[in-house]
Formats: sequence, C-alpha cells, structure tokens
Amino acid sequence: TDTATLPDSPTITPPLAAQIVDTLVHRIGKDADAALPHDWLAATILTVRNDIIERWMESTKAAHAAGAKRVYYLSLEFLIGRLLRDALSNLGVMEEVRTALDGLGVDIGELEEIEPDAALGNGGLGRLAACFMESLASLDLPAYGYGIRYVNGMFRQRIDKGWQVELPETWLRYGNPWEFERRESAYFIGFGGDVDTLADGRAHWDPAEAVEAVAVDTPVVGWRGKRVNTLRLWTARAFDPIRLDAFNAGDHELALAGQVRAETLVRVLYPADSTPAGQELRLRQEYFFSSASIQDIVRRHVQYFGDIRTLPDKAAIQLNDTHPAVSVAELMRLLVDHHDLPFDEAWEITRATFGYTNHTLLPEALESWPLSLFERLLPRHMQLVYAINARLLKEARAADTSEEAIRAISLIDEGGAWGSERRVRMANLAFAGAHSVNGVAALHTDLMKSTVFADLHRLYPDRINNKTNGITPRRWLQQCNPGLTALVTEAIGPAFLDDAERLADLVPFADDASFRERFAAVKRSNKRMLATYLQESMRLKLDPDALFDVQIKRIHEYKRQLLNILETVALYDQIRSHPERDWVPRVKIFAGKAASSYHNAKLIIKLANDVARRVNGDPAIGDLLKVAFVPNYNVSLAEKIIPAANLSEQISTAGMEASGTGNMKFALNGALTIGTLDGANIEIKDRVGDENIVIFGMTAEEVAQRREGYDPRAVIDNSPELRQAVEAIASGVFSPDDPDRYKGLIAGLYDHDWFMVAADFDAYDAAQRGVDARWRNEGDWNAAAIRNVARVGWFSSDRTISEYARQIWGVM
Ligand code: 26R
Repeated sequence: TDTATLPDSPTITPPLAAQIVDTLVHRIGKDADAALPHDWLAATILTVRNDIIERWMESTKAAHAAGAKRVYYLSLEFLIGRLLRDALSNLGVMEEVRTALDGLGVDIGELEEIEPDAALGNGGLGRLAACFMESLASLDLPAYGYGIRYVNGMFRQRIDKGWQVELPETWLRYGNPWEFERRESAYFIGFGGDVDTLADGRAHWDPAEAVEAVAVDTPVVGWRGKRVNTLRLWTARAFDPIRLDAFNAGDHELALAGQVRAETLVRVLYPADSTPAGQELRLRQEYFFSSASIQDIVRRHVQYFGDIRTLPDKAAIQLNDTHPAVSVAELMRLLVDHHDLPFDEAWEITRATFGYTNHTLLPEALESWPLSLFERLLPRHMQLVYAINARLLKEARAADTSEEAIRAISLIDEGGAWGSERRVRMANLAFAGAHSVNGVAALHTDLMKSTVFADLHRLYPDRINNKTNGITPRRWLQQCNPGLTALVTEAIGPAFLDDAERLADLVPFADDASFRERFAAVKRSNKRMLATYLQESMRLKLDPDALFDVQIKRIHEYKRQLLNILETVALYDQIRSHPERDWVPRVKIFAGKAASSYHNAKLIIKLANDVARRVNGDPAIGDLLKVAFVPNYNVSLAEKIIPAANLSEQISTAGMEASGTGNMKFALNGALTIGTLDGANIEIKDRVGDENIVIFGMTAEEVAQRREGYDPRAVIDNSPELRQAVEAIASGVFSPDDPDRYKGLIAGLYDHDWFMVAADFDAYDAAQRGVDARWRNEGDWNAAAIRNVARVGWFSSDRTISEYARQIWGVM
C-alpha cells in the first residue's frame, strides 16, 4: 500500500539495517546474537523514532510560528492499540523497514505481534479518541490529546471454565520506547483544604494535600507523515519522594506514603462503562488530569500570546464526555483567582473555549458526584459551581422557565424525597460551560434534544449539534486489511488512500463478476488467517467457507448479546430437529469484556461459553454451526477479526447505542450488517442502501411506545422458537453442572425485559434466515459487500474531524 506515491521517505545514511543494529548495541546494550525479539522491537522503534522526532519538532515550530489556534482533546481514555505498524505505514517506510529487518534475519510480523496494546480505554469512547488523534495529525491540524498515563490499562480477560477472570494488564513491563517524559512540564495539583474568599470575588485556596503532575508525551504520526502531534498523558509524583524524618524515625511506610498516594492516582483505568464508579479515586483522577491539562493550556497561551483574554481565539478545548467536565470550573478558577478576571468575563471566555461531546444517554451512565464529596475534595470548585448555577438559573428564570424545568436544568440534583443525597450533575455543568454540545450520530443528537437535555435545549436552542462518529481508514482498512487495500488500489487507483470518499469509485465493480471473485478470495484468505490464529490460540477448528457472523464489543445488556445467543440456541434446535434441510454453515464469533461488577454481563459471557461447549461438541451438528467466544478482546484482536467477518452484528435496543463505531469498521471491510435502526446504523443504511444491509426490529420511537404496558411473558409464550430457546437455557440444558445458573437471567426476561429482547426476537430470527438465503447467492452477497466498502468512505474520522474543525473549533 505504501508505494511510489508516498513522498519523502527519509533518505538516511548509514543504511537502515546498520542503524537498527547500532541502536541495538548502543541504546539497548545487546549485540545481534544476544538480542531477543523485544530487544529488536525496541531497537526498531527507537530507530524510526528519530525521523518522527524531527517531523514532530517541525510541526510544533510551524504551529508556533504561525500563531495557530490549537485543538485540545481532553479524554480520560485513549484506546490506541499498537503503534509500530501505524507509524511505519503512515510514514511510508513499511517496506524499507521490513527489508532491513529481513536482512538481519528478523521477521517484522513477529515484532509487530509482541508490541503490547496501549489499552488506556474501555471501548467506543476511548477508541474514538484514538481515531481522532490520528485524523487530526493527518489533516495537519495542530492538536494535543490530554489524558492519564495509566500504569495498568484495561484488564486482561481470561476465560476460566467459561467465566471471565480479570487479570492486571502491564503494558509498560518492558518500558515504552514511544514516550518522552517532560520533567520540566510539571504542575501542582491540590486537593481538599480551605478557601479564603477575598473581597473582590477572588479566593485563595489552601489545599490540604498536593501531587505533582508530570507530562509524558507520545508522538502521533499523521497519514504520509505530514504532521506529528502530541498525545500528552499525565503521570503523578509526590513533591517529596520520601519523608526522611519519618524514615529516620523508622516509619518506612509513612516515609513513602506520599509517593504511594501519588502513584495510586494514575495506577489503573476504571474498567466500567456501565455505571459510574462513584469512588473518590475516580473524581481525583478526573480533577488531576483536568487541572494539569488546563494549567498547561493556559501556560502555553500566556507564554505565546501574552493576554489570557484571547484564549478562545487560540485554543479550542473539547471535552470527551463529562469525565473532564470539572475542567470548566478549573478554567474559571484560574481566570478568576489567578488572572484576576471578573466572573462574567471569565465565564464568556470559558464558554467560548469549551466544546462538550456526549456519548451516552443511558441514565445510569450519567455522571454525578455527591455534593459532600465534591466539596470536601474541591472546595473552591464547589463555590464556582454554585456561582455558575446561580447565573444559569437566573437566565432560565428570565426566559420564563417552569419550576420543573428549572429543577432539570440546575447543576445540582436536589435529591429525592427519601433523603437521597444532593449531587453535582456533570453533564449539566459541561452543557452550561460549552458553546457547543454535540451528539455522535443523528438519532442520538435528536434524542439528546428530546430527552436528557430537553430543558437546556429549550433555553439554548443553538447549542446542540451533531457530529456523526468516524474511524480512521488507515488503521481500519489499509493496515488491518492489506489484501483488500491492494485489490481496491488495483481497481480504482490509490486516490482513496488520501480521501476515503473516493472509495465510491468502486461501486461499478460490484457488477463485475471477475472482481467479485477476487474480492471473495481476499475475504476467504482473511478468514483462513483468522481460523489459523484461533486454531493456534484456542484450539478451535473453523471452516473458512462458513458464514462468519461476528459480534465483538463490550458486553452490555443494551447491546443484546443475549438476543444473539438466544437466536443461536434456536438455530441449534432447528438444525437438530431438521438435519435434512439445506442449512448454511455458520460460525458465531463473540468477544468482549464485562465490567468487573456487572453481574448479568458476566453471566452472558458464561452463557456464550456454555452454549459453545455444547454446540461445538455435538456430532449431530458437525460444521453446520460453531460458536466461539474469543478471550481478551482488544484493538489488536479486532484488527484480526474484522477483515474476516461476513456478517456484522449491530443489534442494540433502538435508541440506546449512541453511535457505534465497530459497525463502520465492519462495513468498510466488506461485511454486511444485521442491525436495528439505532445510532449510526441508520446513517450506514442511508449510504449503503436498503438492499445492502439487513435491518430488523423496532425503531426507537416504537421502543418508547411499546414500553407502556409491555408484557414480555405474553411475547415469549407466543413465539415457539423463542420459548423453546428460553426454556432450554432456564432448565439447564447448557449448564447441566448447575441447572439453575441462568434462572435469574431468564426470569429478568419474563419479568421486565428492559432491553426488549423478546419483542425483537421474531424479527431478528426472520432476518437471520433471510441472511442465509442471501448467502446462498454468492454473487449477490459479494456485490452487496463490495457496495458496503464503496459507500462508507463518509465514515472516515477525517470527515468527522473536518466537521468539528470547521463548525466547532474554527480551525479550518
Ligand atoms: C461514567 C462512567 C461509568 C462511564 C460511562 C460510560 C465511562 C465510560 C462510558 C463509556 C461511554 C461514554 C461510551 O463509550 N460510549 C460510546 O461512545 C462511542 C463513541 O462515541 C459510541 O460509538 C458508542 O455508541 C457509545 O456507547
């Protein structure tokens, strides 16, 4: 893919192979005979890094010289994955490095595979941040990502007798050759203590404790190496690494307590994306990284431009969900208390600087903090939240807002009648403190306006806007699917590499029988590679000619893995009852992690594994149906599975999946989607066309209406297939060792079925049998798959970022 069209690949002397060996000897301290694969990996990274550093410094200097406005993307999560292939491919030096390593007897593919994933995120939100960083650099926009350098990222998942077991993840175990610690960029971060209010509205905050935030920078290489931006992750240090008085008095634990407390802050990513952690440590993490980032941004602005009042002209700060929302209060604090600005002027500057992106409307996932905790940890910010709230409610009252609406708009949830605690609503704070509030798909943005933010939207009708998510086609097509990339290049030339929407040139090839065959061969080869990998990693034998049906994402009831498993059980039952029929051989692939405390999600993993064991071991089924739950889903596993998929499962209860981004990756790699009219599925359907996607089930509106008087028991009783499957699971057919294991899970379906699994089951089952019918017509299937590839270029994160840049940040 990185061929003659790539400009200025570095001409370096001495030859690359010699440089790598030199690095190995002088930086790693080993010679070629003693070097282990990890040593070669580090030597390779350190060598290509030299070129990256030069481009990095150029990019930084150019932005400075131009006095350019910078974009700051604040996110508690960056789910980056591996970096080596990304960097080599974007620099256009992949073949050069491969050849050099070959000459040294080193297989670059093997090196790529041992690089650990940077898994500093849970799922969609974190991966979106990573795609955005790559697109910002590719579009040559000066931008910084700000986050936390977690020592332990997303946990490693082991499947033990079918159950999820969480193990610590240790991506920094062999060091991290990509990062640069910037000891000079360090900030004081206070917690607790008291506030002296001064006469002029300013205040002096005297924190009871403090840690130092230290910057650790990672370069982000854009496509064709055009620009290199900075991902700045904060680590924490105690101001006094050791208390010698305590040490000398023999209290060694106390002597090191400060350092331990600091390290605890950045120790681990919260692995929950379903319910807020609610723990003090999480709020401390949020404030720690928000304060460090805002201080860094303000310091840079004053240093470059002199006058803090021009901040909105030179800085656009985007809040990735509410996790960094305390930044609004932190900027106010710096402007009012440290830069002596009047409150109203500070508020204008703050609102003009911030944008806020919402990623979920699930009520249980909306962050709020107990007032008592917030006030104890951040006393000055509490005062500022009250002051902001007073202003907000005054504006609301001036606009003749009802008392009920006032209560909904308020930054403070006053608590229930049963003495539930008052809380600070982070989404309302982010909304109030931003000039732009965006959703991540058209339906989601509409629902923001009509549900969670309805009253705020009435008060500020111009603030909510849509920015449909996107994915970087570099990682999610070029790098993960070189076979398809080569085929597409052969057909339409390389222009799509620089503008994903040029993939549309491929549309006519859907009708070309010989192209369809070559397309099918690429898909088959990807499936064969995946089968080999799964054979080696989990001793599972798969037939690459079967239909690969894939659902990989976090395990969550609203995503309805249970619906997929129920349909699998129903299909199993059908095949057993009618073995003589002409069944389409299927492989059902599942992967995903459950939040450690999410009981039902963990039970769903166990159920998938129990069903897999039974089905895969049933000789009456043979190769007609196989079920695989692949352990430890992460970015690197997604890069292997997605290019091999035929069918993409996007089956959330309509109205609940804000956007989805996996849906885009599958379509781009030539899988057909089976999905509900939810999130970005709707926009995918609009682009690929109704005939090239399989849509089923209730719409969001129908879901809302159906909830009234919904009787899942009646629905189950009326669907023989569903009833059969549900009863089999409840009676222990798949759990003979513990027949009651799924009683509770199934009782939930009969009792309330909050995610409308029963209501959508028959439609889903019918849609799946429709998929079988389509699969039998190979030409038709491949044509539809090609049309998917051709028509989803719009979902490039380059398009998404251009929209943010033009419409929110004012930088394009
Ligand atoms: C507060 C805490 C418990 C928490 C809640 C929710 C932490 C993390 C989350 C994750 C949410 C915000 C998330 O990942 N949302 C996903 O964002 C993707 C990118 O916009 C969407 O594609 C996806 O639909 C949405 O679920």
